Amino acid sequence: ENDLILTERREGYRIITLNRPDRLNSFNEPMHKALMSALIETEADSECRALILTGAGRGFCAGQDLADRLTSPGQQPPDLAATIEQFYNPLVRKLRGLRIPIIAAVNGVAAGAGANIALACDIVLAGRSAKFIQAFAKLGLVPDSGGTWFLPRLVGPARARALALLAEPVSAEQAEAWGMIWKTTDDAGLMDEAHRLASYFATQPTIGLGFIKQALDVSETNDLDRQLELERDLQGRAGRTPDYREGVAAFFEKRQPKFTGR
Ligand code: T3D
Repeated sequence: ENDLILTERREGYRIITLNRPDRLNSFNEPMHKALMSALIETEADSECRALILTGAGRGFCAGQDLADRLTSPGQQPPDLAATIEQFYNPLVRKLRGLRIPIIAAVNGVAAGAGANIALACDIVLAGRSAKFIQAFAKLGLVPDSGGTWFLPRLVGPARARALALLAEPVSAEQAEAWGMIWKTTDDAGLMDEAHRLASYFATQPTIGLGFIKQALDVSETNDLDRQLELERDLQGRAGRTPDYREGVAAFFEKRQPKFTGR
């Protein structure tokens, strides 16, 4: 099981593809480990200035592989707290902590943890036939991978509650209309749009973009005073980057800036 995750390098960005298409790219332990390695490698690559996360075949990700969770009566139940602690939580933290923009290209159904991993990304694009399903309630489980945190912030408390309790599918268009995702594209145009965004980001001031992510993340819990202080500190650091100097110079020279990501 070597190619559970495919990584492709392009000029200035990477594409990571979940690759268990016959199981709708649901997570087993080897795929978790391969994805974490791919993310660690991406983080260490200073040439990599954006990331696309997508799925092979007709689905994006169906969450946990339930074949690994089937038990007979009398058997010890699986320790889900342990797998969340070992795999899902580190994955969400790693995605949120990456300092480059992450584009989720949701090519088909995103269910359970698969839906919430997509929502953890910075920009979520979805093909028109994609669906988002908080499948957990149908199994007796709780939305995980940050679902109970992301959902109310993205769609508001009323919709978050109904989505989590009913586990009904949300179409890509509905998700866009609700502000749960950035944009719906035609299925055939999804990857083109993802590549267009990633190659754009690969030419942009990467350090500044990382600071924007950081500021928006903590604004969820900071009060205004703390947030103003953080903006001050981040702006201080942004103002010392070569890319900022280049941005201002290009403005006055009426030309396109040449950002290096530094
Ligand atoms: O366990 C822990 O560590 C805790 C963490 C939990 C995180 C979670 O994600 S829990 C939620 C797990 N996911 C689900 O409950 C979703 C289950 N899947 C579905 O409800 C449906 O498959 C979909 C709505 C996603 C898609 O439906 P559809 O009709 O397009 O496809 P399908 O026919 O159901 O699926 C295609 C195949 O993939 C099928 O196999 P088969 O019949 O062709 O041999 C199906 O069994 C398999 N598959 C889909 N999802 C999973 C899966 N196999 C294992 N695990 C899955 N999650």
